[in-house]
Amino acid sequence: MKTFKYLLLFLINLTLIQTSTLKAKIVFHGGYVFETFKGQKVSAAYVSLFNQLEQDVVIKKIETDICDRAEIHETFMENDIMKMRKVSSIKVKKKSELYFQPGGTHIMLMGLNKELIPGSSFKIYFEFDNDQTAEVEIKVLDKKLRENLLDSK
Ligand SMILES: [Cu+2]
Repeated sequence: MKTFKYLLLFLINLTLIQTSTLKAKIVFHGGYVFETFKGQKVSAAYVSLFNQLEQDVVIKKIETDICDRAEIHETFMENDIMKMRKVSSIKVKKKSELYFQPGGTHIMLMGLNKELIPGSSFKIYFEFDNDQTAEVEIKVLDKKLRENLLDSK
């Protein structure tokens, strides 16, 4: 009986492993945002996106409960000043990555409806043109970490 139980467990695990490797997908890693001060209405979120699919995908929509509007922004230099602008859609080529990061492409959170407290987290919903969706966890980090990041540059 005991052997049978183990065999069953083994089979279940095997099935789980097989379906997860067979099903290539869009994977997110390390989503974060820095804490906000009281009354702050705008912030930016960062995350790494891995498109494991054999097809290019376009991010069609981004939504979150913590603000009125989430937009994809890219940064560019103009007369030595760093500026940013909204990108209406963004393509992630097959088998490639997209890094939302400080100083680069980022997720702009506009009209924050609450203070972002370190240690808490929230979700951002992504929708792609292949109708795949993803719910991505964004962790709120202590702003001291940002200072450390900037110092090291
Ligand atoms: Cu921005």
